[in-house]
Amino acid sequence: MPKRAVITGITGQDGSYLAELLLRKGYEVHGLIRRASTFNTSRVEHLYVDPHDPEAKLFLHYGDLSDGSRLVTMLAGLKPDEVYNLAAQSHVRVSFDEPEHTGNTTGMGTVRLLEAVRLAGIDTRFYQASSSEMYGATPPPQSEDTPFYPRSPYGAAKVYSYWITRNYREAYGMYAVNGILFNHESPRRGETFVTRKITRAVAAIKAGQQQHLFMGNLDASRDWGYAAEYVEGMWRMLQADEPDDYVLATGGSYSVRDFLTIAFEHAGLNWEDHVKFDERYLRPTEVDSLLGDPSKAQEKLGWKATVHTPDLARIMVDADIEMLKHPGRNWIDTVNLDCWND
Ligand code: NDP
Ligand code: GDR
Repeated sequence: MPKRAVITGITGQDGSYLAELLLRKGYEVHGLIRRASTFNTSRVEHLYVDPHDPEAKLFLHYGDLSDGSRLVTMLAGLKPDEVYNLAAQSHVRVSFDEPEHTGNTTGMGTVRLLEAVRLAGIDTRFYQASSSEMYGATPPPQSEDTPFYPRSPYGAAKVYSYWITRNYREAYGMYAVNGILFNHESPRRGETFVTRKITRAVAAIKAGQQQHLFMGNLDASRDWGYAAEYVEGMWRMLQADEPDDYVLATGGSYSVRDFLTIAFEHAGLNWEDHVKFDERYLRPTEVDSLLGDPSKAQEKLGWKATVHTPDLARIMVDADIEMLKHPGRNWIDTVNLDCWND
């Protein structure tokens, strides 16, 4: 029997890479999708096969992290071996506009899913998508032992999810882990996160379709890695003998200004000719500096980032330039990750 996994957030950046990875490993993959008036499954379309086809290994189910009884019926029916909780209102700036919704999805959604596992009475391994945003104002470097000091409704909701995941592990003996992931990006990154916003703008400016790019705080530093290899780390966390929490990061940190410089230079442009300040992109409280210490994941899981921020910026610029030439395509990945093949 193939292993069966459930992914919440399968339509997002990480969900699509994780679905690809698990299908490659022979899993049957079930994704939770929200009903929308138009399809929002473009990131997994290339993986989808008609469910009537005996070869089909990817199945999508309607549901929402705000609907606890639906999570119970879905999990009780599927009895998965592994559950990956990637769904969230994941935009930090937006969480200041929608704090209650963010708390409901990004925080309470996790306990609804953990309760669904418990109430369904199934033996499943649970992955929680925790975040470096939980460290917030705590200075770098940040590791599994660093105290949390969240700086946004999003960060606070993720801290709740972190602790409720640990609590279910300790209270009920559940195999439940937190992957504390630092920023990870890709050509599939949502268009309003800073890296993708920059690389799309570089492509459009290079093509003569855009002149200016409006940005907020350029001084913040982040540890940006490549999403496709972070999902390998998620999977490895659920294969370990004992449940535990792990940081995934590159161990390097760059400012938004550094990212701008690298991305624009790669296309033969000077960012200072194009970037303008717009205060609407500032946050009431900012996370100034993130730099992860991934040594535990390297030692215990054999996981190590191979793509570092400067290469990532260039990969994303190249992909966005390609995508402008092929308007029908949603994303184009150009990285060879053979190093992760078993
Ligand atoms: P995305 O924003 O790309 O994807 C979020 C996913 O969550 C989408 O599939 C979205 O569905 C789904 N979703 C949102 N609200 C609900 C809901 N109420 N019920 C069900 N599904 C919902 O995020 P990423 O892929 O970048 O990140 C994956 C997870 O990892 C998130 O939890 C994020 O907070 C966390 N994380 C991300 C990091 C990063 O750098 N990318 C770093 C650390 C943690 P829809 O398509 O319908 O909107
Ligand atoms: P972040 O990512 O908040 O770290 O959360 P984001 O790319 O939104 O911001 C990174 C930094 O860039 C600064 N910035 C801008 N950000 C955006 N989005 N748009 C701008 O115009 C802009 N100008 C400057 C921000 O102020 C910030 O300092 C991401 C999300 O994926 C979370 O879900 C995840 O948990 C964390 O990464 C780790």
